[in-house]
Amino acid sequence: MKRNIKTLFKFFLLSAVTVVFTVLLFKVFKTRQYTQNNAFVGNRINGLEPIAPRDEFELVDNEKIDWHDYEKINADALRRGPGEQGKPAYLSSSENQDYDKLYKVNGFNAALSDKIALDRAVPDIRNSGCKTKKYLKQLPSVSVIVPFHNEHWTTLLRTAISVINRSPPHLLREVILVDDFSSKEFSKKPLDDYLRANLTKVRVIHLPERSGLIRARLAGAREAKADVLIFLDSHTEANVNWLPPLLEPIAQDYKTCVCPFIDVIQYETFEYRAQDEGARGAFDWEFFYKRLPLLLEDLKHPTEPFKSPVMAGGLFAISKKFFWELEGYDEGLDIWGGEQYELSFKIWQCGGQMVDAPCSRVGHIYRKFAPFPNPGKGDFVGRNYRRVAEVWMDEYADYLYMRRPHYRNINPGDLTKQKALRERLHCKPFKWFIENVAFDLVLKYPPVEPGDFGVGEIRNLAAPELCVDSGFKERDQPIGLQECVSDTKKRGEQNFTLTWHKDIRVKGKPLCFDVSDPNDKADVVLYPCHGMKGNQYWKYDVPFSLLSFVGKAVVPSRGNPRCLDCDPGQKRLFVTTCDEKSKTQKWRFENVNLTMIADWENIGVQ
Ligand SMILES: *[C@@H]1O[C@H](CO)[C@@H](O)[C@H](O)[C@H]1NC(C)=O
Ligand SMILES: *[C@@H]1O[C@H](CO)[C@@H](O)[C@H](O)[C@H]1NC(C)=O
Ligand SMILES: *[C@@H]1O[C@H](CO)[C@@H](O)[C@H](O)[C@H]1NC(C)=O
Ligand SMILES: [Mn+2]
Repeated sequence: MKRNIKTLFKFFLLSAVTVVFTVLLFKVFKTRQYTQNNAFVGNRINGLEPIAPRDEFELVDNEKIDWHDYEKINADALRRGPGEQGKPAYLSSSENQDYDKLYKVNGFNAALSDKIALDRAVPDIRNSGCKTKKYLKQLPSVSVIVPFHNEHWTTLLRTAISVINRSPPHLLREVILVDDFSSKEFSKKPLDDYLRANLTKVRVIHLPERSGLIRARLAGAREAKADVLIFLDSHTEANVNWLPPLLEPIAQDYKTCVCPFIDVIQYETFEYRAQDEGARGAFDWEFFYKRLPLLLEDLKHPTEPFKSPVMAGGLFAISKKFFWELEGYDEGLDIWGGEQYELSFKIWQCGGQMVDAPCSRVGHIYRKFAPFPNPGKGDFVGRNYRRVAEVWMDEYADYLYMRRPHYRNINPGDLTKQKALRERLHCKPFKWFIENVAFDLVLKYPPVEPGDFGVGEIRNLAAPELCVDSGFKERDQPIGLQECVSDTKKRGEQNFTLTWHKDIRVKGKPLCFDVSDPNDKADVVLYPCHGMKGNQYWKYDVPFSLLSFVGKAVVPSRGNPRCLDCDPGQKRLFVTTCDEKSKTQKWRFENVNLTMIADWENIGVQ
């Protein structure tokens, strides 16, 4: 009996050791498989990935290094001259001859661009934490793709040169300029010659016909040889150490698309400055690009990449592997418009993610006006939107069509290929995207907008013959009181809405009651509505008939809320400390929706 137990025990011990050993062996084997078979080793690899071509990137080492090129940084710091260090520059009167001519065809001060060095220094305006941040030593190689149509010579070259000068040479495999059938003479042979003589890493693909931004990007991507594709606009400037922060998230997970922060190169002076310190990309239900605030969690780590629902469009990095798994852009999209939504939805819904990298900054010239004529192809943007909505947005497409009913009648063309892709990659529904990625979008841009809290005249109770009157005023002008007009047809200037944005709008005009003066008895002026609380944030208190300006407390000691008050004798309107007993502070908003007011906290901005 005792012997039997001993044998049994031995047997179990042996089995246990065998099992542990097998598991270990299996694990080691599997790990080796990963690094051999997969282009990118990251937290998404599951062993089922296709075998990657040999020259693709493999991450096998997690060592991080300081990627700054201090020699270049120090040399840049010494540069002096027009536009250097991103300072605003100006043309002297003798240099002014070409100003108008070049402005007209470019939409920015191209004559000034010609006076600024192609390799000018730009200010390092990154968060200071970026300056000590290290990135993986082992990063994938890059093809930078720059489509252009009639881009100005020096802004195009400055784009390429800034990329070359501020990228580690062994990571930058090539810069591909895609000439979308430009008509400017220098875009052809002079450009080819210049590049051959001066910039051997840069080459041009000359498209044989006008193809539009989207197909030009695709043409560049097809020629790209490196692991990561970075798309840039043709009038940009890469800033210090821009590349490693874009590449690291991709090295860690090849299904991550990374956008840099986009800085502003001022169209008149070429001054280089920040736009802001980051926001999450979004859209409204007319497909205007919008931005959502960073999340509290993002704000705690200002140098770390944060998730963003959609990209702005022109500047981003994506692994070639993932880009082609997603079949690039829908080739049925014409010229421009909607492509940033298509790719963003696809990335998120089909198992990828998108982040902005705060330590990567690229300047971009936002033009003063678009210098190109409409390509005369009808509503191609609407058709693009319809394609994107039909393929990716499910029932949410209706919210777009509600606002642009004619989209329903646009023929989107053949969508079989796009729908098959969605099927094949088992992409998630749009509802998942909205609820998990763009979860705060619907608060700011409700698919169905709530009605108004109130509409009609605003009558004072101390002087019941007087009403608030916008008096045909324009922006920045203070408003006052006038005799209430009983004839509804004549009351255009006494008709207001308290909207779900919690601002008070002049009926039929995009103007809002706005208070920016922190002093007591500050005027109420009209200002274009922005729907973002701040100086236009009001609340109607029904029981006390108070219209309080919630605003932000400009002067903490006085603070807000302040309440709408008046001097009936002078017909003057102002805000002051709230006093429930003051009769001049009591107002009757003609028609209020009491149901909505009762639910004030849950409707619209909070
Ligand atoms: C190469 O660059 C220099 C300096 O910018 C310029 O003068 C020269 O014309 C360029 N070469 C060609 C072939 O364009
Ligand atoms: C104010 O505007 C609303 C909504 O357009 C309209 O129904 C109402 O008749 C207007 N009132 C006056 C007095 O003009
Ligand atoms: C008040 O608002 C509710 C909720 O939005 C809406 O259902 C109702 O029709 C509104 N009432 C009036 C009189 O407009
Ligand atoms: Mn641009």
